[in-house]
Amino acid sequence: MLRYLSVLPLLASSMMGADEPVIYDEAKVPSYTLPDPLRFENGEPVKTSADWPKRRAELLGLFEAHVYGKTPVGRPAGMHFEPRKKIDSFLGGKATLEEIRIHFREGDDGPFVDVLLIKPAKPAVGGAPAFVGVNFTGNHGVHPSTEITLSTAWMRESNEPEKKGQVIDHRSTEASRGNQASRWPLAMIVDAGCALATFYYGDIDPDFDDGFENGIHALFGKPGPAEWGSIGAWAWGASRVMDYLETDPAIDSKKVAVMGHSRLGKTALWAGAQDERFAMVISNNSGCGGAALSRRRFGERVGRINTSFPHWFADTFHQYNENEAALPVDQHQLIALIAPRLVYVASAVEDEWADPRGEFLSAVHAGPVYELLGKKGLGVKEMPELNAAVGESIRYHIRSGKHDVTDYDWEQYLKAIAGL
Ligand code: GTR
Repeated sequence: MLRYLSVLPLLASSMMGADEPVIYDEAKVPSYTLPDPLRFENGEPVKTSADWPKRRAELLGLFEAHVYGKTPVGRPAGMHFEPRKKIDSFLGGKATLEEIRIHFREGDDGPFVDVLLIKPAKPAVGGAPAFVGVNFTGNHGVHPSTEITLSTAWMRESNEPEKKGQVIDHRSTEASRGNQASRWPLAMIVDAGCALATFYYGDIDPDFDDGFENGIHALFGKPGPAEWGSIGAWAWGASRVMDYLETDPAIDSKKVAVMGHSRLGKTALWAGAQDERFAMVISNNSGCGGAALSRRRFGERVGRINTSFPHWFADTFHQYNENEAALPVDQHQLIALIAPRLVYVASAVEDEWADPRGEFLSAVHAGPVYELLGKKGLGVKEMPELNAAVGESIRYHIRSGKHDVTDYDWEQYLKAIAGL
């Protein structure tokens, strides 16, 4: 595992703290000072909206260098779209179904991502608003229909990380059709006039620590210590799906939201921070390395996530294991990178591992950037009641229940996208 040699001493020292008890008590949250999104690294203040692009570029560079790693390429030469299926009547006639393969180099033997595109049968003039949704279990997991092609890609059986060196290959079976359907209410989405373009994250990079031998990294070469890990790769995949949507006249590409849950919520935030074509960004229960403030150390911590999932972030992020205060950024600044576009941060009350309060506070502390750019942020400083969404260009809710995506979450996302 060559890529880790450079950080081995850091890893060894940081692992010592990995067994510390998890903080689930607000009284045990350490006091901390957040880095100011509206102050340049040289200490100068960001005074007007005209200063923001420069500060934005600076912050983006810091997140690349210290957290997610730099994405080495945009749209690769030779990338092309292969329409593979079109069904004019899906969901009882209210929708159409398309499958498009995006090949990442000339020919058809290179890496690709399969996109499942569900559109309202009668999209609005000017095109339907759309969600780019990253899925965990293959496109066939979003709905039980046998019309959807069964993924033949590497598949994890559960969300538990494999033990070091252990790679279990679970290919999908017919029984797995619709296994995440409750998270993807297709009828509700098209009834609201919206489209869903979903892709399986494992097409871009299978989610295990293999030293970046497979997936998209294989095409572009082994990443250096400050280059993209898996989250960077998945986020890049969302942008390639956006490339496709821009070619479809039935989609309003000015109203596209990127959406993901949990590790894919982290992915959605990083995709939206980098790619300003996304008009809206949805973090569903994204937690540590997503919306939650790292400095609070509540629930999952930087050291823990880097130990469980060494491939998700850049190697450089590992130097902050048990040392969050040294991070040059915190996650409210990631939210700020989405300004002035709409960002939706959603928590679940039983999802303490993801630190709902830390997710809320990130949304609060991104507010000054939105205000500088003439937008209204959350409008509140205290956490709202359960199931009571707040905010305008920054929105937030904490719903009852556990770590999941529910109809309540989607109802809020559909209301938000309708306002774009
Ligand atoms: C957990 C991880 C979280 C979250 C979650 C998921 O094991 O600690 O950060 O990403 O997985 O993606 O389901």
